[in-house]
Amino acid sequence: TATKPAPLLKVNQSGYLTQGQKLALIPGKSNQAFQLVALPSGQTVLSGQSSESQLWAPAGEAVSVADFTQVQTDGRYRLEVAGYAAVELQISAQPYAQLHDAAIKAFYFNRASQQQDPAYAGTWARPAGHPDDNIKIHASAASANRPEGTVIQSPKGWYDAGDYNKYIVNSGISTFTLLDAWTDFKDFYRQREWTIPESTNSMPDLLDEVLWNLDWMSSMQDPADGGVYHKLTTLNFEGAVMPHQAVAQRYVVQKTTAAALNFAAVMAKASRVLSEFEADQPAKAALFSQQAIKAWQWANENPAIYYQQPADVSTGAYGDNKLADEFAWAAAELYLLTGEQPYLQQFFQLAQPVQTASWASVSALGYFSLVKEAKDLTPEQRNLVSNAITAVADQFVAQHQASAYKVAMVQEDFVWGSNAVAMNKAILLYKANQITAKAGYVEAMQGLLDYVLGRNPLDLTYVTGFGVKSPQHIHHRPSEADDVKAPVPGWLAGGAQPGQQDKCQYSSKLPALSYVDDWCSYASNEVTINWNAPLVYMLAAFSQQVSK
Ligand code: G3I
Ligand code: 9MR
Repeated sequence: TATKPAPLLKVNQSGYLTQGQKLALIPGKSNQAFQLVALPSGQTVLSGQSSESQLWAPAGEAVSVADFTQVQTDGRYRLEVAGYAAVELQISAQPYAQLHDAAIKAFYFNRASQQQDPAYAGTWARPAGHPDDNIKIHASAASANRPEGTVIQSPKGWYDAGDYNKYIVNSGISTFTLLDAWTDFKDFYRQREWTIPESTNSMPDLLDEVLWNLDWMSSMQDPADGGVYHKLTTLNFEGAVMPHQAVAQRYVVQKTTAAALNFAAVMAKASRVLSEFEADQPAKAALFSQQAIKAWQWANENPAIYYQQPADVSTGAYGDNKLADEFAWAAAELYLLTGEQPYLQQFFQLAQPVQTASWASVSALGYFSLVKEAKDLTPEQRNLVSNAITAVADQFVAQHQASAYKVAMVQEDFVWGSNAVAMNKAILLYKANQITAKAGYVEAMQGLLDYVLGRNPLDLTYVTGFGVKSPQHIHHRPSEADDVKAPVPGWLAGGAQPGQQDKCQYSSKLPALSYVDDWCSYASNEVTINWNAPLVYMLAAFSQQVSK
């Protein structure tokens, strides 16, 4: 006769930093005695008691917290609580570096227009898909110089997600976040390689990966007027087939203000980064700079052209008709590119309150860039920018501390891609900690990382290929269509959210439990570049020295 399995203890399944905060959760009960036992010796290194249990509303679950922060000796351990299944965990100076490499390698796996050789892709090797050398101008994008049906070339880039289309605004924020990881963690990235075709050249792998997408973005601008197409897409989503089998005609669709501004901001940042690499990428910094300025001019002449899905197109819309945040972000990046004061004045006129970054909400990004890189802000300007970031970070710390789960995730955060909300909140906390170092910022960051790596209601490491339990059936066409049992590794699943728009079979309506590990569940377990990028950033942050 089968007995009911003992309930699980919730831990970060990738491990804990030697000097960091270390929390586990005990479901259901207060004040539980726990032991941390060193392996393989079996010696108890800590006996403690968990806190009072408290309800965590997003999951309707009560938990108590076992804190073993004081254990600061690297090694493997077993956490034991009577009546629960013991769990193993790791304490290490570098628990997330391998995971980091997989999370950035995921971008390589989603490259369009390139064959993926076994030397780089292992068992996930595949033929090239989408040369994108025969892209038609859609009716919505027709112009005098490029009438409907004109053929253009727009190769390379990353597939957005589980689908094979390429969307400027989402690609843009993903690219920006990776460029920002370069800016913030240069020493880490100068040393790190993860076996891509460019690993043997003299550029850091991170920038080689980003260039794959920048070259595509560059081709999405109409050179005649500086306008930028919103997306490159089939008319409808294709089935679950491999890239080389997804051969329906692709189009560029409608120039939009959002695409132009996003493009301007990203190309400006890219130009600054690449100016350090003139020998490796001759003239690219200059090209991207000109393109950024031209896109900005187009946006100012066409300030309210919002994306409108044409009747014959049904793929991702990424529509946004609040663009003050995009204008402010682009103004900040163009100021940093050119040093011209009017851009800075525009940033301060347009700047919106800082919010957790997402493809639709980019207000935080201009603040991040200015606080780190603007050399000549007045003291008042510097204070304004710094305080705008730290004030929001302080709210996240309060959410972290008030929550039973010790994670700064509240009901409103459980939207499509909630795991990336967690990672983008963590980035904001990291930025705040660079302004004013506070233990609370680092603890809240750690709490958010713990959450996506297993200390969550589903006991799931939300990254494919890692942890004791991880997504097996992500909504990712190559993972579904290839002959390999394991999904492509390194992908962060979107995460729990109660919208349940995919109409799959969910077992709960609660926000933090609304997740299904099934191909059908594109609203909870699809993967995208804009969700992986902040994961990459955070794993890099934790893999170099956090704080001070
Ligand atoms: O803007 C409203 C906001 O005002 C409201 O408070 C909130 C409440 O839920 O909803 C907001 O709209 C949401 C919108 O995202 C903006 O965040 C919608 O509910 C939500 O359905 C929408 O989800 C988007 C989804 O596409 C459906 O359009 C996701 O953000 C976006 O990441 C996702 O992107 C897809 C692409 O279209 C296609 N490729 C895959 C990719 C990931 O699934
Ligand atoms: O596969 C599509 C996914 O990439 C999108 O995020 C999602 C929402 O736009 O749509 C998915 O496609 C589904 C379509 O919308 C409805 N029919 C089922 C498709 C998935 O198999």
